[in-house]
Amino acid sequence: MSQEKIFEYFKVAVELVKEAGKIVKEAKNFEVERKEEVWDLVTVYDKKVEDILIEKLKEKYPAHDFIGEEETYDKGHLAELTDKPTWIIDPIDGTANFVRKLPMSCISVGLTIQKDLVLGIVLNPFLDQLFTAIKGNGAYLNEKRIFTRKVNRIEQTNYNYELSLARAEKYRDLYLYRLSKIIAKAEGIRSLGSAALGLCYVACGQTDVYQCDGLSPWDAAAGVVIVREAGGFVCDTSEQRLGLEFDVMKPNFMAAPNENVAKEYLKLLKEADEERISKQK
Ligand code: 2AM
Ligand code: CA
Repeated sequence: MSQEKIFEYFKVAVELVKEAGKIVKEAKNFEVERKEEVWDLVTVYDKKVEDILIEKLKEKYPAHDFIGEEETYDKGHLAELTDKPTWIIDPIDGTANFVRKLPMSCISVGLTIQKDLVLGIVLNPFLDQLFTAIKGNGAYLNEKRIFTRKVNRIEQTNYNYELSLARAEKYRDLYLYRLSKIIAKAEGIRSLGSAALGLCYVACGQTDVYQCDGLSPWDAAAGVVIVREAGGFVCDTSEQRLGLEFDVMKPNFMAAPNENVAKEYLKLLKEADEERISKQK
């Protein structure tokens, strides 16, 4: 696939995301539904934005595939990632913030080609922040180049740990053991409620590390390209694949400002996992 083609996809998608951003920004008087889980909120805007993005991209690129949060929920299963260009879309990431008018939610659109993440677009319409990246071409916030923060010691980093995921019993101990190690070393902990923005904040150096286990492709796809293009390092954090290559279809991961910081934190996660497992025996 030529770079020119990828730039064309990018331009088309950015315009659509900006249009969708206006809809989300003007949202008012809407009802909030819960899916099966208490944490899993959805509004008419999640559905509307996803429908618009998929419909318009499909019109232009009928041979492309689409993986969206709401269409996956309606279908009842996650599609398999193929080599075809695949748009991975979260119409609203940080829905729980959105419904409370906490201005930390966004539209997130990523694209894979031959299973490789090639572009990411994340728009927080409430703070007018448009984060973008095309693989090999740097990361941008409102068209200005961004970079992860220059930091080497984990004592000087703050760690955005998406703790709400520990609501699920299968993750609770894993999170809490790891948290007790991290909190003793990091400068500070954050838990902001939007994975896509969490990644963008690492990319522009407003936080240092983002980590979450148990997410879905649409939470991570776009943000991971943006972090990598800002000079950051992303790796798997699941117990079985700790430190290995990030898998967009099973996003258990850490995004760090550089590999050194990631390695230091991976050591802590490993210690925490070993301690937990030894206590369970
Ligand atoms: P959402 O807003 O699109 O639902 C923090 O809550 C982040 O994790 C958000 O990006 C949210 O996405 C996502 N999320 C995914 N699974 C979650 C879960 N089990 N509990 C809470 N948040 C979850
Ligand atoms: Ca969502």
